[in-house]
Amino acid sequence: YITKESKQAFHYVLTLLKRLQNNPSVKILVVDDSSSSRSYLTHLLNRHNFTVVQAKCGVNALEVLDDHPDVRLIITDKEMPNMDGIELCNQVRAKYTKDEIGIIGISGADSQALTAKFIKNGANDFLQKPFCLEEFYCRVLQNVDYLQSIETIRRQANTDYLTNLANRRFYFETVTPKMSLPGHHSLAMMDIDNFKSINDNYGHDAGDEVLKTIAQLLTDHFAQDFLVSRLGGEEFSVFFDQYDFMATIRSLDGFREELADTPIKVGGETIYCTVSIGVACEEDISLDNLMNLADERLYKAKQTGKNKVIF
Ligand code: GH3
Ligand code: MG
Ligand code: MG
Ligand code: MG
Ligand code: MG
Repeated sequence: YITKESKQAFHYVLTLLKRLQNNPSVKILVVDDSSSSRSYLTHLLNRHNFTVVQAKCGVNALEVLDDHPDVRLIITDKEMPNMDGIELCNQVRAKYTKDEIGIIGISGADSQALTAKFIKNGANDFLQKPFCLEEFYCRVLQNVDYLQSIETIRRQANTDYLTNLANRRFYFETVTPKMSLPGHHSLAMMDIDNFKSINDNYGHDAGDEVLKTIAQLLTDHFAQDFLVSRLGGEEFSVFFDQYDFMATIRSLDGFREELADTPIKVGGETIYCTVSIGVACEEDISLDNLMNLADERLYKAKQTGKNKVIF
């Protein structure tokens, strides 16, 4: 017997499911000391294509989480031996924010205070047993939908729309903490040579295509290195993890040569492009100063004929 309310709830579930269809492999961790409860929840989740991993207590859940860092949602019981659901919330929140991993607390205990306790200890949501299926799916899907929305927004905030590379914001947020680590820090600043003339000769859309192609070449060539970013219009940077400076220079010069030899086909035209690169490698230096140093060398590369690496 389906009530009008549950029909509406089910419609809501279907709408959320549709939105999530592109990403059906969301991984959910089910934590319960009762194996029949674990099996039942797993069955419900598998029916909607969620991937499920299980744990039988809080301690076990933390181990499973270490092995499966791609878990996006935890559904946990309250009463369990070793570590209960409340303490599990605390432990998970010490490592992951509510945006990174969602937690739904479940308990059969007929205590309203438990809802608040779960939430206060870091759960995103709560389900009281016995629950109806609609409510279960609503809560799960709503939480997954929320997490995916945050992920999308975060990706959009951190990447450059045209090239898909890390943007300036992500570059500063990610590289700044690296600077306080001991050892040498290597940074390359690059600027495409005579890019204005590509726009002038072939049009702005062709210029965009060239930027996309170069971004892909950069991504492929520096795949093993820490971070490739688009810092501005036709300006890119590579931040290196490895401190073998000569290997870094060889890699950069290899890229410079590779780009110069790569025909870029845009709308029936073949365009050749070069890049000038300034590199800095220093110990105990601020990011600002490291960037200025690399920039000065980039400027020098421009002044002395372009299509070269200066370090
Ligand atoms: P140089 O060798 O000295 O670097 O010369 P340049 O022409 O590359 O440098 P300039 O700074 O004079 O021109 C950069 C041009 O890049 C101007 C700007 O219109 C273009 N540009 C910046 N961002 C974009 C973009 O997203 N798409 C396109 N198509 N062009 C862009
Ligand atoms: Mg229990
Ligand atoms: Mg420029
Ligand atoms: Mg330029
Ligand atoms: Mg210029």
